[in-house]
Amino acid sequence: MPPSPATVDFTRLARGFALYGQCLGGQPYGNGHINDTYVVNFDQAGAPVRYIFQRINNRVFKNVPALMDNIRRVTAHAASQAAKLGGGDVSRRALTLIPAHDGRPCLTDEHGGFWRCYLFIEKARTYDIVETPAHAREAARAFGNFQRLLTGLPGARLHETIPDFHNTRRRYENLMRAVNADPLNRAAAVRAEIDFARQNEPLVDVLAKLHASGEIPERVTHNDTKFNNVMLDDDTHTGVCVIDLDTVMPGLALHDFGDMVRSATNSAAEDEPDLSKVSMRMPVYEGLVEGYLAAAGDFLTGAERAHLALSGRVITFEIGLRFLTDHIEGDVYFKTKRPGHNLDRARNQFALVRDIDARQSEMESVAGRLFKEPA
Ligand code: ADP
Ligand code: GN1
Ligand code: MG
Repeated sequence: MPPSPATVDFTRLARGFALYGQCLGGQPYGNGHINDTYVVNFDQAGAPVRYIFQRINNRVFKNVPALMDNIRRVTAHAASQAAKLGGGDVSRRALTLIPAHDGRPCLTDEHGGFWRCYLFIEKARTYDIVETPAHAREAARAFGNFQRLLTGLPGARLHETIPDFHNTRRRYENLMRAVNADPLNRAAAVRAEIDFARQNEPLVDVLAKLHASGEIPERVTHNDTKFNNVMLDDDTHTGVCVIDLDTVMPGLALHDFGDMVRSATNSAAEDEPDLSKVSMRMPVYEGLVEGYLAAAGDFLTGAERAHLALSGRVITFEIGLRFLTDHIEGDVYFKTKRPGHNLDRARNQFALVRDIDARQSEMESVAGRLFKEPA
């Protein structure tokens, strides 16, 4: 559980960052499952200004300096590319880290917690559920452009902030290990979900095999392309900025596209317990393919384009495995707001896998229809 704002001394934290003005306090913000995020208000010479303060989850991210090194490099590159493209407003189109006074990209508090500060991106917002196919198209375009941006990232290979993050085989093994250990005797009540996981085991190797056979390349990818990790402009609804950069590291383009399918096409919230409300929305899927190919179509390989639909099925299954594992292990990873929250999420994701499964061939035809060879 994140601490209540009363226990976070925002004024003291604010003094550690290279910020000016008077700190007026902060509030919990957003719906992320991992970090503790706050919006913090300032009075800067009479002008109200907001910042995002985030306590980085160092149970999940074991090496925070390495993580922040990645983020420093990626945000600097994104800003320099945005500046080259022109059009002003670079600070809205790339996350801007406010360093600590000593120049470090984050600071530590008296409890050993790690905090970072970003400029608040104004006149834009994230959504938990896609409202229109145009939303999906613009989000996918933004994530595709982000992948393109990362193809030119200078310097050494990025740190792997969570090893095996999209190793679906490993995620499956983790579930089976949790089922065997069953620390809270929860497994018996979720036999149907465990059986579903077992029946779908063949899915866990498909992306890794495509990579191992050389058909799809390693790239630098975002790895957490959930719809609420991109900010859309309030007026135009076009993508302003890709956020939540903690997992930017080597990966497969299909991990990113698969997570877009998982998080965007669902007609219900990720934790909706009424499974009759869960379905894969084809017009939203078409929007994703259209936006993603518009941004990334010319650098993706034919094999990547051919497996877009499959990636949605694999990554939805993978995240379902992770939610079910966390339920069985006692809700130790994802933030939860109610008992059984992770189980609701797992059931929801598996319901989405079933629907994607039923509509796989229809989904497969979309990319062929929408892809235009670059002139
Ligand atoms: P988590 O890793 O926990 O998901 P995020 O980095 O995604 O945390 O942040 C949580 C939420 O906070 C986002 O979904 C978004 O709504 C909001 N947010 C994060 N960074 C910014 C920012 N720079 N400006 C405005 N809102 C932000
Ligand atoms: C987490 O941080 P957030 O809420 O954007 C998770 C993703 C999952 C997602 C499921 C670092 O994303 O991998 O797909 O929840 N991030 C991490 O909603 O584990
Ligand atoms: Mg997030």
